Amino acid sequence: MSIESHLVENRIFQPSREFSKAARIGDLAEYRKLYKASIADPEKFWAKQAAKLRWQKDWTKVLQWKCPFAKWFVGGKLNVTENCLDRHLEGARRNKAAIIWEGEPGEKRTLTYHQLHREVCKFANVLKRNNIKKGDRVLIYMPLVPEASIAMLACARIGAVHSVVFGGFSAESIKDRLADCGAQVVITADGGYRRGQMVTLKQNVDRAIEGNAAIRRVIVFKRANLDIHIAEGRDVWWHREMDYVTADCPALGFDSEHPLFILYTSGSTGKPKGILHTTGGYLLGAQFTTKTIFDLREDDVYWCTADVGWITGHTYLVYGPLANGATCLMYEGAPNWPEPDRFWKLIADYGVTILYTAPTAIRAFIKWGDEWPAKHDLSSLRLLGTVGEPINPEAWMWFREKIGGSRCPIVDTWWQTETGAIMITPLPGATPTTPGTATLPFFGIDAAIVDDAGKELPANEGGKLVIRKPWPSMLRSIYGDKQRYKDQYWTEVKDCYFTGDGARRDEHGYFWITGRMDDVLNVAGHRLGTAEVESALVSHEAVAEAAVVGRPDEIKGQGVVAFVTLKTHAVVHADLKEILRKHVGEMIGPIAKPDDIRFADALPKTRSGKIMRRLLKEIAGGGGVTGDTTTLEDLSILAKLSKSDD
Ligand code: 7RM
Repeated sequence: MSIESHLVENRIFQPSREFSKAARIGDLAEYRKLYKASIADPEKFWAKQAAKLRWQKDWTKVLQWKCPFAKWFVGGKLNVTENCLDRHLEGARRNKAAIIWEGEPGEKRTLTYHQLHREVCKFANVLKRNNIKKGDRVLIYMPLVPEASIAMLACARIGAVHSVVFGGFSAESIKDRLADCGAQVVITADGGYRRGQMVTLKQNVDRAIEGNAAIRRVIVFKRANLDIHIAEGRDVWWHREMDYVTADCPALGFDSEHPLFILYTSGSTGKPKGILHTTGGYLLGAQFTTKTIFDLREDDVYWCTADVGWITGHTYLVYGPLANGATCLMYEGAPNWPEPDRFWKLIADYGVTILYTAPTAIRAFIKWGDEWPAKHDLSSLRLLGTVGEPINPEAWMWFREKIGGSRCPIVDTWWQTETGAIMITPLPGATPTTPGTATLPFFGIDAAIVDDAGKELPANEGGKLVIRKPWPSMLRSIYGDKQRYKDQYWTEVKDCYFTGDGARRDEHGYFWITGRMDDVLNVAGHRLGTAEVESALVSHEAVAEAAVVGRPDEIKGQGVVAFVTLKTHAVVHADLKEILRKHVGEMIGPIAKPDDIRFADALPKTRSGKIMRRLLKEIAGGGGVTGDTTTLEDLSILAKLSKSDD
């Protein structure tokens, strides 16, 4: 039961006059007028925005919509990297910093647009040299270094389809994703730095592709000077390859609907979904939202703290800011390394003006103490943003006061891997904000709250959050599984995209997101399917059955609790809990490790054999069981489960 969702939050913060005066959208009336027009004729609206991108061939039709399959800017041809790079070389941005990078140990690098263009063209030629062609899938498993962006952009330059796997995921996760997307080439690094430790990326790749003859090439970027195994004939060093190529790589135009990338995300089954995004519509969404929502200006120093392994990194660290010619800060490591003021030190050092981060990070900073931000001059900041989960009002207020000096607007941005770009958000110069609400839909986004029958609900009634019209940066499919795409997103509510989230709209039309309605957890802003963790647990020899649920967690938003029954003849080690946690870490990645594991003789099931997750959630949350238990098969199970032995 969430108490917070019943609290009435009525603090309202108006955009400052100063901010509004300089902003692209300077008041709410203007937003409403533009929004209305964008919804009345979305194609006209999007066509006008898309015309500002650089196209090699004009489209003949803005949208071809055969629900649920969309094609945007049909017949148009463009190159994403021409828009993100080449375009900026013609004028004053040529020698402007595109990426300012700092490694966790403290190294500093800056790449201007000219230099980034050069690196991308060279690496694109490396890809060609290694026989990678348009449409081929390439798996990228990298630390947060400029070469991660360079690898993505190089793929885009030649029409190869990247699939970035977060560096915190395990060998097993790489294996599954490789099998699903059919990549034959992997780009990785020897290692990366995280909280003073080394992440053994290449070693994980080696384990993932052991005995997999389909993988014909692994390109390794030297980051950490780790002693790694180089398989002769398969593995090559990034820096060596770069010696063989020139920086001459023309940006060919690709069809607007040519696949740009696949990014895996958790759903309600054990198998992550390969979310497919394409070229023109995605680029438009990334470019236009970044410019409008962050109110980007030429002299901004923009910092999105996400890793490229997540959609936020794709859209708001790579494609969005670069398409706008922005200067982006990129930081490799942990926020509390070597001390809990690393973020604030970075902001002061580089004069960061826009900071986009996650509520879970903010809650951790609150815990570490106000003295850490207080040590640094944060006056360069002019705008703050959050993403990934609902932000609790306390965290919002702390962010506003302690980081934004009560001066910076906050944009609480709601969106998903599937939506490609921000969907519900304040506009910083126009929208009055209230802690805890993502406020209003972005231009062209027809968001609504509906009941099970698909009927729009009146104000303040909770229901399903849906999008009623297609939008350019929407996912096009689940890679290789159109049926699952249809079933997952377009069957729940007729002719609507179902987000999987629950929400309500208040009397001002503001959206309050309450969280997932499916079996997806949000742990530290990262999506995690309960079924994924369950299948990881069951893959251990001692485990018979597992049920995984979330429980509220002060820092992470949600924590993972696993209820496990063991096989009768299982050898029970004293530290079995730790062994199972480690096993889940190996199967998925450290973020999926259960915070608590409870062993039981049986799990509560309905008479038809379904695990009663609602009961488990109540038990995991520490409260008593309050709901209906009439379909429960064996009531005594409940009493046993409620007792935690630690
Ligand atoms: C960008 C991203 C998507 C899920 C989504 C929500 C939750 C994201 C907010 C939020 C409340 C927000 N993509 N979510 N942003 N909930 N307020 N501002 O996070 O695919 O990894 O996750 O995250 O449940 O469905 S994601």
